Amino acid sequence: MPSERCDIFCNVIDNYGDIGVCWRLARQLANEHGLQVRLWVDDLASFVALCPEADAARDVQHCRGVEICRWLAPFPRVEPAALVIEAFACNLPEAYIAAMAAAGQKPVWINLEYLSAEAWVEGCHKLPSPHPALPLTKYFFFPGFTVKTGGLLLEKSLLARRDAFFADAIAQQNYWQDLGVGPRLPGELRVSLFGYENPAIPELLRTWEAADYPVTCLLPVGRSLPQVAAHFGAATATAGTLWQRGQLRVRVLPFVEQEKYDALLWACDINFVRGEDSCVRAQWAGKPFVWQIYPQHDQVHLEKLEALRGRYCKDLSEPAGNAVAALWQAWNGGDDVAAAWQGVMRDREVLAQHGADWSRALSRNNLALNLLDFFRQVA
Ligand code: TRH
Repeated sequence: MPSERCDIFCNVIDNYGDIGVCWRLARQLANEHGLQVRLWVDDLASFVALCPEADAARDVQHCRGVEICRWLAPFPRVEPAALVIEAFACNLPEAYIAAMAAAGQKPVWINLEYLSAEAWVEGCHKLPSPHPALPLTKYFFFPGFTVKTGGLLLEKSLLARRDAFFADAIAQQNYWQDLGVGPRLPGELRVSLFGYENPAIPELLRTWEAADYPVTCLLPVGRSLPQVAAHFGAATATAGTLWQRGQLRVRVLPFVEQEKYDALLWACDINFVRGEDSCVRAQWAGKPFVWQIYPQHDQVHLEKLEALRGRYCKDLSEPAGNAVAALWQAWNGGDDVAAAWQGVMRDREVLAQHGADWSRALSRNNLALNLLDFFRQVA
């Protein structure tokens, strides 16, 4: 039987989140579920950052089991797939919509939405939206944190690979060796820092410098780097740079291909993450994490931040939950990140256990499986 075909459309707005989610989903559908997947991307340069073997100059290429196509205008005449995923309401090409409408067996058209922990998501998940003029229906598919949502992207072997890494001291040693930071000192804390520009960065760095334990901060090249460089009096920096002051050392890391980022989250004790996909990966790492949400107009992102905080902290004791709330707030436009950091350090062990429990509970709701079930029901 020929494998089912799937087209995923991705319009890169900025950063790596849109293409990050699409690329992860595309690989999963192709490699774990045997679909023939085409990923249409309008910005191949962003894609190359996540998959360095790709060539931004090529219109069509195959990477890791997925056909990667440049989303060109005008759009080429192609036969639509049985499953069509429009990521984040990116507006499919008119010619492609017309071809879907003309097909004998109408494709299942799904709009994959942004992730939110807000309660309203449950009521909108899987809602149909009939096309005003054509015999087509688009369905809204919401990722989320409850069983009434589409769940989260989780590769089949991810948690087993993570646990094998946790159990393998040699693999961990080799990992740190490769990053050029060597074995841990007694009491040392290792933290990854992936974020946007943030006024709280200098105060956090000063807090780490003055800590009574050594801190190693692993900083991938990106939007937080200029502020950290300025803190150390440098105009700029590249991967490999090492700064040291007081108890703190900062190692600048290259931006690695997407599959390799997880190991950093597994290896560190606490992870600072941002946006959507890295935030989910930090949750799969099962370690305490600090989320810098993608900022939106009118501060609407703060409601999303609060929604995830509420779910994440629901089963935590009050002091530990308050400590998480204080640090997430301070990291997202609030103040006194120094005091908030001390709070999280005080409850570090409780939070480490909670991170592990949280990832186990979330793993029961798998987005790719839910999406395929829905596709087969509707088709
Ligand atoms: O890059 P982002 O800020 O993307 C954002 C958000 O998703 C936001 O919600 C969305 O609205 C906006 O884009 C348009 O953050 P995010 O989602 O964490 O994506 C980063 C991706 O980069 C993720 O897939 C992990 C990956 N990554 C690597 O592949 N290598 C690396 O070294 C690092 C640090 C990240």
